[in-house]
Amino acid sequence: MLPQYDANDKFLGTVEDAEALLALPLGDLLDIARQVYRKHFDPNAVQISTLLNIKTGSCPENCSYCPQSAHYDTGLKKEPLMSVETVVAAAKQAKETGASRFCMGAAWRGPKDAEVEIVSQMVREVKALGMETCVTLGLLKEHQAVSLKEAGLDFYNHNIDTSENYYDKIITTRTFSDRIETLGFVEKAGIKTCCGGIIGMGESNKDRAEMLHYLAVMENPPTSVPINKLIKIPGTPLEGVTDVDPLDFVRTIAVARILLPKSFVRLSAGREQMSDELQALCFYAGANSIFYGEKLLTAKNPVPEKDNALFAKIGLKPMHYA
Ligand code: SAM
Ligand code: DTB
Ligand code: SF4
Repeated sequence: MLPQYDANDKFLGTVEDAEALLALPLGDLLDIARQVYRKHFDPNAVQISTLLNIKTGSCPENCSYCPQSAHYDTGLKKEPLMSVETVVAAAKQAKETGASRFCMGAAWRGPKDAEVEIVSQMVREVKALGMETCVTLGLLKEHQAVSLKEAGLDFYNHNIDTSENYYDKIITTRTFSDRIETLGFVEKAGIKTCCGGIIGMGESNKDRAEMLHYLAVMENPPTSVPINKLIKIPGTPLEGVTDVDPLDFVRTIAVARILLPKSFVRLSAGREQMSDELQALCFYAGANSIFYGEKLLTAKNPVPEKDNALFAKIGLKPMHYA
């Protein structure tokens, strides 16, 4: 039987229902995910975003997974905020390669007002190229979200990363509710939200179910839901964590698709470490968005030629932003 939804296609099940979905035989789970997916999307189309890290390292937060935290020695070269010209040149190149959305990330706990002004200028100029814009700058104040909206920003990425219960095992310099407050400001300003998490940080299936359920029952579920597979970065506290089983990762993608039927589910970090077969299964399970280009923020991502070959092999076509 298909899961129950309200008139707006919002998931009506409980956390326990989500956990039960994760525990289904894989084929049964994929059958359900596939039905839900086909109802809302062309299952052969994939949305393509390109990332650029506009400020690198020295972040005061202690996120246990992150190469950019100042708390850990990961050997990363720190870089100040890029100039507007450099960012716009990179966006032009991403557009030529085939990306329809340009996502700019900064290693901040949150920006200062003067920094929001500079990022706003980047947003205006990237939008003028005819691309969708996304930024991820950490915690925002309400008026900063309004300024970004005025600059024309389409999306704000701000992940909850894991369940509320597991959050303080991963980050202690901010709380889960700090993240939720920023998402509220972004939403109120009229910017679409991009919010997901990381799988493979030692969390349980219950944590995965709780994280996805939290997103699914939000007043306005996120438009995009990035599901990152932890990239284990030497020097971070999570460098030695046990890998998530690849098929459990596929299960999480399928449950994200079922719980968030109208959202773009993005197969995000970790694709460089995945086989074509595993990625194909993730797309089959309902992932319909990726980060494209040889670099994520600081870590490697498949080169475009490799992704193009994969798309051709499995018959996926890029979605274009009109
Ligand atoms: N500082 C901002 C923030 O925390 O929102 C923006 C940049 S932060 C690097 C964006 C997201 O990247 C994090 O929320 C996390 O989900 C993801 N991320 C960071 N390091 C990762 C890793 N090693 N593996 C997988 N995802 C990672
Ligand atoms: C998201 O959920 N994943 C992206 C994006 N949002 C900003 C970032 C992945 C970062 C992977 C590690 C790195 O490149 O430093
Ligand atoms: Fe990394 Fe963002 Fe955490 Fe800073 S706030 S350590 S950039 S994930």
